[in-house]
Amino acid sequence: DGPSVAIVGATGAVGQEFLRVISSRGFPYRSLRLLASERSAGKRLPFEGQEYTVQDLAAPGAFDGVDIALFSAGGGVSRAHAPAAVASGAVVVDNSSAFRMDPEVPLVIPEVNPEAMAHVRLGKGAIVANPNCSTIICLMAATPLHRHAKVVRMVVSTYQAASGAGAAAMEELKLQTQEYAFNIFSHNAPIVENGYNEEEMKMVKETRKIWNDKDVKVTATCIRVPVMRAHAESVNLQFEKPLDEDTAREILRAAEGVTIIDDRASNRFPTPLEVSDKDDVAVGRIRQDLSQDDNKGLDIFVCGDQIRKGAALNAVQIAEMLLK
Ligand code: 2RA
Repeated sequence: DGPSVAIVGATGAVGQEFLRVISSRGFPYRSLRLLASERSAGKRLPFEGQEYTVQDLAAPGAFDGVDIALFSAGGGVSRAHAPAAVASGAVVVDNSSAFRMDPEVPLVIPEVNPEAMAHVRLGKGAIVANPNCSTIICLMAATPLHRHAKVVRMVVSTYQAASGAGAAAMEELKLQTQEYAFNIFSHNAPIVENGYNEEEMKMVKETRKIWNDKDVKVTATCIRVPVMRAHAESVNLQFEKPLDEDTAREILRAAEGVTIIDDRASNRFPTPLEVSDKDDVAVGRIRQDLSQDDNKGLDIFVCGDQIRKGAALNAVQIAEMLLK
């Protein structure tokens, strides 16, 4: 029972995580098709007691009979092949940036804006976009506070793991640990005309779309650090209404998908290692921003597994919403 699911990019880091998340959550599926580029076609992958042969996603009929297609093979592949999946009636949950800013395409974090996909129905071809990992991790923590006191400005500094640049970058980090180990560098995304890189602009534009607030002021600096899997983000929030840190802690304690690690006495706060392979994002260093008046500012530090909640888990949660 359940939908017929296709995974596009099945051999990549996020593709493999899709399989782990499907298995650990007991996501129901009637059949599973693993698709990838011609290069990986023919590979055999074991999953839940069966062996699957990876099929060429460009082959005719690749999406025939598919209800849900989870795409994570880069923007080019999504642009080239998502329309074929939609035409054959599948709901595409796309992890690339290809369609995120398309006004017709909902950009969804299930805990944040599930209402954005109210019109998406199984059996009717559509695309739902998964936001960028850094945006998801940031907004999981910032949104409960935003709902309470309305964020008017957000300043984000990221410390991003190699996993965000794909399985090859993780291998490279292993091989070149010495080189990376004593250094960090500006995110590898191309710099655009205004001097920001594309990763930073994703944070700005995606936040406005997800919060449905074109006026919220967002700025970001995205940095790659020698960490394997999980991202860390320092987030400074300026609110319209006062919000004291104790109330913020209570709000975050009650928030779905958020764990608080904020032990000042033993200096224990979120770390990328601690959240690796975990579903929740962890929040700590919750404190009033001294530079803002009337308790209208907070600083928080957030860590989240970018392959899990930043990509695969969020996409599978979107797919689960389609089954409800
Ligand atoms: C990164 N945007 O650079 C990627 C992850 N999706 O970390």
